[in-house]
Amino acid sequence: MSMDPVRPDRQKRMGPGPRVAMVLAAAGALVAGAALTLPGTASAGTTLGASAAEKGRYFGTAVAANKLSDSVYVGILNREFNSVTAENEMKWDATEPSQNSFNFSNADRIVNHAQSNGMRIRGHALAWHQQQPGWAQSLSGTALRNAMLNHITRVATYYRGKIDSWDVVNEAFADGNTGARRDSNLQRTGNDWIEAAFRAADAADPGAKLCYNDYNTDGQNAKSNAVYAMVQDFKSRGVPIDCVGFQSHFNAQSPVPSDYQANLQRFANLGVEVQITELDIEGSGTAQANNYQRVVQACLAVSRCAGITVWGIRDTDSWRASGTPLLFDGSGNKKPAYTSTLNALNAGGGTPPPTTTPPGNPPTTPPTTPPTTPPTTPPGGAGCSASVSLNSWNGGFVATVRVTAGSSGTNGWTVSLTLPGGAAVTNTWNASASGTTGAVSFRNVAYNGRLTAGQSTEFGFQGTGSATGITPTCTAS
Ligand code: 9MR
Repeated sequence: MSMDPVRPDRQKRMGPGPRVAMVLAAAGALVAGAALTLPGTASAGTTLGASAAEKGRYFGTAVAANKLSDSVYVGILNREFNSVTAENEMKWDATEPSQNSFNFSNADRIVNHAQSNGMRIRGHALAWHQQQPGWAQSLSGTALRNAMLNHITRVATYYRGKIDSWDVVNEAFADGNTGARRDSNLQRTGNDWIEAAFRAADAADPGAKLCYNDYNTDGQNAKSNAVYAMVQDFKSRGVPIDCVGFQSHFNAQSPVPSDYQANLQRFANLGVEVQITELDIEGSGTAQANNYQRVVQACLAVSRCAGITVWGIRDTDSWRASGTPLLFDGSGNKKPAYTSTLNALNAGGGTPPPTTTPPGNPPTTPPTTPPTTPPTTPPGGAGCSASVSLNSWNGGFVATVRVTAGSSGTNGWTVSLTLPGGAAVTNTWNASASGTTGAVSFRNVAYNGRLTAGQSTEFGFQGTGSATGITPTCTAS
């Protein structure tokens, strides 16, 4: 397989991540009289987090805010884990229960707990077809696209600087052999919804790693091939993506695939980090322990595998508790799977992740140049008009522009406007933008240039600053 050239990694913040944790773990090991070890060599960490940190990785868990008052739960959380994912509290229905009205109280409880205990935070999830609030479920088209972008912008802005990695888009591909996108209200807003989501997240929190997260993509199959093609396309076009999350929910029907490590590696070879984001493996005893060991070994063998998150602490905390898929039993006792996981982390032997950031970060915004072939349009056309509606908040806006053809219809159109000082376009859909500040223009894309007399189409753009007072003018061709 020949490798396409890939863009280098985008520079991201170093949170309370592996290197900080490694120092703490090493200090703890010295106090305990244990030998100080280097990544990639055998070691004897005594907790999941410390042992993972010695290998330059994190070990995390999904956390439910309403369990933070359970002392057994919190005791294990604080002792064993150095990363958390909000199990439900950062989802759209939880954070924006009514449109443009945000509630971060439960998510904040998890964030505050993580921060005061030096844990990193995985944000989950900005755009997903499930757990949408009712008002979003009833939207479609441009209204839904704008609502999604506004949601992403507001949530990622609120947590800017605190999130190590965001699951920007979750579960957007269909199961089975089609390799197609999953049909959903978000997908029906246009195939570019995923890249629009990533661009919005990047504009809101440029320091967070931006992940695509899915299940049944853990081995090579039609679904993971489709995700692979998308990531490859994003990397080649400069769409901001930093990581791919492999949920890794396993059971008898969906066992750990034999090519699990190879699949992680092929994604890593595209120039993205890989993360195991929701690990749970149904079963018990030695069989379950062996499966956990395999997953840990696979991550340690892939240098760009940044860490592992299990989807809950005790079996009784699991979304599928009857399958006893986690590392602690209902009383909080360590299971054989815990021991095999810890031993696999300590045995290590894999490749440590790179400790330096490669030079030369690509631009975080997509190129705004229009297609290289000039549009061929016949002369004439009796004009067009444009009107704008703004959805603004403190520090940002989404503009929806309606283009209406005059009496001759259009073969193409360009909308020009001047942004006030301090405002900048960060993201555009259904049009191709030229310029980001001051005088900017938006040209039709292939599918919406031709309008019959009186017909309308809409495009949109998102920006930082204020766009109050902008007046679009339309030129037809
Ligand atoms: O564990 C979560 C459970 O509490 C929720 O009821 C469920 C609702 O969809 O979501 C569970 O978490 C899911 C995660 O957000 C995305 N991947 C699949 C997880 C298990 O369903």
